[in-house]
Amino acid sequence: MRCTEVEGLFDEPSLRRAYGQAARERAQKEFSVKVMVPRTLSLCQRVMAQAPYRPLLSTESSPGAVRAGHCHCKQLSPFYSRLSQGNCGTSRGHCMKKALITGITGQDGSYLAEHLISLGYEVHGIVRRVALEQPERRLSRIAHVQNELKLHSGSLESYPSIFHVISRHEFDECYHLAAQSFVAESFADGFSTMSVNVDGTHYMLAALRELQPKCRFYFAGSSEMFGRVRERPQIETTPFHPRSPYGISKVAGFYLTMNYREAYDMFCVNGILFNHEGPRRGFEFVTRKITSAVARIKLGLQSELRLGNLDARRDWGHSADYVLAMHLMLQQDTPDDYVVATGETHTVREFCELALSEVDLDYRDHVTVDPQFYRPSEVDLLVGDATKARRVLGWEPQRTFRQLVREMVLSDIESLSHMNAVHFDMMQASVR
Ligand code: NAP
Ligand code: G4F
Repeated sequence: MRCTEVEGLFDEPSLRRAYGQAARERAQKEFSVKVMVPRTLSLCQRVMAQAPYRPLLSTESSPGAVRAGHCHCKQLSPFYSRLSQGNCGTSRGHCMKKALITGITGQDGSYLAEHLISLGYEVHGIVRRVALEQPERRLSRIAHVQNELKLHSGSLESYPSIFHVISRHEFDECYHLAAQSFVAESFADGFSTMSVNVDGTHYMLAALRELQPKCRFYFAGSSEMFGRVRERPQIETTPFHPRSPYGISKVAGFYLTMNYREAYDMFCVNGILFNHEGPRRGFEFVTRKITSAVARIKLGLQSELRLGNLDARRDWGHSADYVLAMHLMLQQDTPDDYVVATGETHTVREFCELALSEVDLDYRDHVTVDPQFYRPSEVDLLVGDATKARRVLGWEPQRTFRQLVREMVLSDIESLSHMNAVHFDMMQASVR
């Protein structure tokens, strides 16, 4: 039995990488990570606890040192025999966990896929057939990891297509992220939003119940469910008052998920995630609309940015931080629902001000209010309190609002400088 030993002073990313690398090398039945500094012990334990292998931690080797032994299928490591559970924690009795992600081509799906791969998961995704036919355009967010993914054609509008995928592979975890996620579009076409978001969620739950009731299920709930907020900040028990067909569809998905948990004893959780962004955000959402326009303004390709309600307040975090919370929710002993938020709220105006100041410009010289971007009913203020996620999951956001805005602006300037401007225009065109 081979054993990899990694020694050194680890920060969280290096520890994650070391763990993921060892986990990917299937031939290894066991590896250990030695942490030289006592301070990092709890960090190490936290990372291990998130990993797809059920870890065995022992502090007996030296103060501040951790040895982590892992079983692989039925082969016992020297450490494994000390495990009281007697199995490695997957539903199938072997170590490599399998996850299914719907919406893997979207912003969150792409970050989550990367994260699960880094933890050693076998990652599967459901994508629409048209995406497989146009990979350059529709798989761009996952192009860099595509070789490590198993993609299956399917649509949330078709129960048979979902049933087909779930009947052919056994999954430990399912992250249901696919949705018509643009609130403004849900006013334009509420029927298809409801159909994809409500029926699609129901199809996923029904197929899992039928075929794999032990598979853990994550539903992408949203702060839009709070809508006209009844309290500030919003927590897990804040009443819902959705203000759009999208918000209503997410409330329905939330209760479907809760009902499958209660009625069929399935491990189903709702993440109530507040707005989260990043360089992979769709161009139709206000943050990316702003940062992509800032890039064009900076490069002299545009001078005006037309927006709707500048006074709306949002609690904006980073998608790469938020997908970690999704994963943590499925590693708990019992299923539950969690708010994921930064606890800070900013107006759209503040976002504009900061984004344009990154390129030494004044937003008042470039931003124009255009009533066509107002919504029939607005969510005026969102700010979440993620105390429960911090306490139970040990999750907290790593990036600040300022870092988020800067990263998005710099990324758009970088892309536009290198990319064919016509291509960038095409991608951005729908929102100008
Ligand atoms: P996104 O970038 O818009 O991604 C949506 C994904 O859903 C895409 O992969 C899309 O596939 C897929 N999809 C849409 N309709 C589908 C259908 N009929 N069949 C199969 N796949 C379909 O959204 P996101 O920002 O990553 O958000 C992920 C989830 O979290 C969504 O459910 C969203 O509502 C929810 N959420 C997001 C936020 C946020 O701030 N980002 C906050 C709370 C909740 P295509 O690429 O083929 O279109
Ligand atoms: O960026 P947005 O379109 O995001 P919104 O509506 O908050 O929804 C996002 O976050 C939800 C979580 O709360 C997710 F569930 C959902 O899937 C999505 O990811 O708009 C943010 C705010 C709104 O108040 C909107 O009225 O920006 C305001 N806004 C002002 N001008 C604009 C514009 N929004 C867009 N998209 N485009 C504008 O020109």
